[in-house]
Amino acid sequence: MTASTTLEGDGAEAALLEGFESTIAHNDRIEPRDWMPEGYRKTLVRQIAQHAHSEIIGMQPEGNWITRAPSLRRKAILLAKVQDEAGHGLYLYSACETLGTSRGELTEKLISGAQKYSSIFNYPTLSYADVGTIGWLVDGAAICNQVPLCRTSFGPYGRAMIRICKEESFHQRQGYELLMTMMRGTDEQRAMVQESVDRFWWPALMMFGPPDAESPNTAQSMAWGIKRNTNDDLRQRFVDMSVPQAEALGVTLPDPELKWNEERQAHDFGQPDWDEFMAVVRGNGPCNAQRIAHRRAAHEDGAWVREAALAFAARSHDTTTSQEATR
Ligand code: BYC
Repeated sequence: MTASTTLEGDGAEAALLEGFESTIAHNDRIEPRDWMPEGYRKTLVRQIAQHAHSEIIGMQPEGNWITRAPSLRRKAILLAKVQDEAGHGLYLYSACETLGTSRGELTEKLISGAQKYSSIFNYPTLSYADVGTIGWLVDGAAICNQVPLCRTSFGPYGRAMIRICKEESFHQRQGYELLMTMMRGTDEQRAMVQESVDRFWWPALMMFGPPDAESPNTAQSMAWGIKRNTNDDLRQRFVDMSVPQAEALGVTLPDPELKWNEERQAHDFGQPDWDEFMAVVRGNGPCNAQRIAHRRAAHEDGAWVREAALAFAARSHDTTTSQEATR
């Protein structure tokens, strides 16, 4: 390569980067056909894949209660919700495919432990009240985190998030309605709700990720318009939103430091146990091994479906090609 072609190459790359940066600065969308820096692509694949895996693994804790739902109505609602989560995973895997990474590759990375999924799904669901608490707090946290992602800079991710958020708000309301019904029930049912909220409150706060000062990715992701808010900002928003909902429900949030701060016009609150968070993220939470073993078994059990679908597609392709040839 001569010096002049390198300079031309450098000039072309600089022009592409300038175009990309101008799109980001104007809050326009980057689409899959557009040039993008390799770091931007990698960050998106990391975040979208982790998000997709969370939806798919997130089917397990609630799926655990489908066969033991207390009524036909509750069973139909729970089935629909878990099915929605499979759909969310698929929208997100598709968004990732537009970045050049196949769903097969992503699944392999999930089951080999090379990619993460949300810490929250490594906690067990011990009672039916957990179905309500997951809807209220876990989907509530997800909505806080995901509504701003509808404005993320990468087109396919933002469009997937719009559909997902609509369904998540139904999920949250079904959880809150279930808890409300239990709170109007017996003392035993009220105690079940409180016990469930006590277990899920802190893990729900951890969903927003480490504190900003310890978040290695936030600054760059915000500069690229992938994230629109910091982890701590969204956590604060979630606490402020949840306090009046807890009051209306009649449950106590298990944080002695939680109180309204008039000056900040926001709640002060305690910190989750960040050592526990790191342990869960590293694979040592209460259900990590079980979740991955279940996902791996489901993937292996489904091998024949993938083979049959590929064989069918190949045969259809052959038939179409031979019909075209005889035309
Ligand atoms: N769990 O620099 P940071 C759902 C990792 S699904 C595990 O702040 P980032 C739902 C992080 O990946 C909920 N890992 O990272 C489904 C990074 O590690 P790597 C999922 C976590 O990406 C079914 C490291 O810690 N939602 O809603 O800037 C039923 C440092 O963190 C967690 C999404 O995925 C965690 N909680 O910010 C019901 C939303 N937090 O990758 C509900 C999209 C952090 O460098 N994702 N880590 O090895 C995001 O908004 C961002 O990725 C996060 C983290 C805010 C989660």
